[in-house]
Amino acid sequence: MFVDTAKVSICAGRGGDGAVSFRRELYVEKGGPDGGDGGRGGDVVFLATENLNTLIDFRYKPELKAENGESGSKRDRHGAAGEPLIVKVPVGTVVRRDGEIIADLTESGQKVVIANGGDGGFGNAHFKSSVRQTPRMAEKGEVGEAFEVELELKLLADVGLIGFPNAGKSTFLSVVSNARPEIANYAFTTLTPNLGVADIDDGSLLIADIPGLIEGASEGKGLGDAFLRHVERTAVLLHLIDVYTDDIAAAYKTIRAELANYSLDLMNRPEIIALTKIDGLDDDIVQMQIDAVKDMAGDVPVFAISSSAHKGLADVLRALRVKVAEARKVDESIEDEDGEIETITLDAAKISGAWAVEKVENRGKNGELTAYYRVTGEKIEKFARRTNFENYEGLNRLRDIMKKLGIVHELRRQGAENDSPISIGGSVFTLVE
Ligand SMILES: Nc1nc2c(ncn2[C@@H]2O[C@H](COP(=O)(O)OP(=O)(O)OP(=O)(O)O)[C@@H](O)[C@H]2O)c(=O)[nH]1
Ligand SMILES: [Mg+2]
Repeated sequence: MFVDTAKVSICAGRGGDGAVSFRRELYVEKGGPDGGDGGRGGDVVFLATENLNTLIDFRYKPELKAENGESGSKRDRHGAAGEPLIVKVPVGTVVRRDGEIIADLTESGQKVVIANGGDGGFGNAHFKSSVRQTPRMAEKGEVGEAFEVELELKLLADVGLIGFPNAGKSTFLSVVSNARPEIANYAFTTLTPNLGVADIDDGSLLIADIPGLIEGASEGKGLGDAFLRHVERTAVLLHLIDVYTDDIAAAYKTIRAELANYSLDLMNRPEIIALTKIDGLDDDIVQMQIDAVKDMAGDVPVFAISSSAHKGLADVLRALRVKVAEARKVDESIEDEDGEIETITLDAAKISGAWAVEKVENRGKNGELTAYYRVTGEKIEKFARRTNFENYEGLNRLRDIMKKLGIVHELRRQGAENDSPISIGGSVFTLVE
């Protein structure tokens, strides 16, 4: 299989800061707090589309950044949320972060939030309480998630070649495309899938050749079932049948039954039939065989070709191209219907209340021992990131939250004093001013 890769850095939008503001009205000397909240930063969202089949574009825009949220302002005006950045990627794109798969976009129209925008900070209107009539604090907006991802595209073919062993699949691929698969006059010559690009008119088709199928292939007989998945995502099937086959209708039915057993989806895939190896046969015999297939196949178009004599090949390729375009269109219309395919968010358990306290000791040059306390945990680090450490009220709120979560208790238990340095998410402060 062709594999295409790219490395991109992803940066979701930063949340807007909350505002500090007080109502100013005629005859009211000191109004209540009315600083609005910051808007949420935009997410970076991947959208799978059939209209792309390479990752090459990402080589030219290796940084994908969503819009920041706007800051809140006075009179309780909330900042606007940042626009999400919708990034179109080819169907079949696998997204990895630090080597681990975080998304696998297999379906046209599938959306995955790859990086979450930062939350906007609360404005001071949020912090009014009976004991705090004039809160002079607001939260900062949180930074958006930012990291590098590796993209990998397992190229999906337009056309999958199916048929019995020895039907002439590899020969067809070798004649119409740049591929050079092994060809021989015995069953199961092809052991692994081959891909080739066939040019037709002003377009091209990516064609996949797989090992031959036999009765029972869907249950693992022969080589079949392991390879059916390679044609599972192709747009159109080209079913090749050796024109010398005695009971041609039965042969056709056998392969169709295997497809149906494998998956309904594969059974319903648009199909074109071609009788192969017609060189050296009289036209009326070929016609007889065509009629026999047509009786079975209903509306499915039937062609007759010779790969060795280069007969009928352009007609088949042209018909395939039309069918592929039709199939892609159906996919597009699915994509257009908004909300048809659910958006998947990666971090369902995004905020976890779990936290940990760790005492970190260092021995200085002259031997004296210093210690600080490192607090980790998604929720508390999130609060810390949103705290303006310059602001006394803001910092006190963080201390309150730590108290409520039991973190202060644990710090004391591990020996933290009023003036011991506490480190959370890159900021350092003390328990008591
Ligand atoms: N006369 C003639 N022989 C052909 C033609 N196409 C294929 N053959 C022969 O048929 C035999 C099988 O061809 P392959 O292309 O290897 O068949 P396959 O379907 O890929 O077979 P498996 O990989 O085993 O499933 C070879 O001996 C080919 O030379 C054709 O158009 N005319
Ligand atoms: Mg072959």
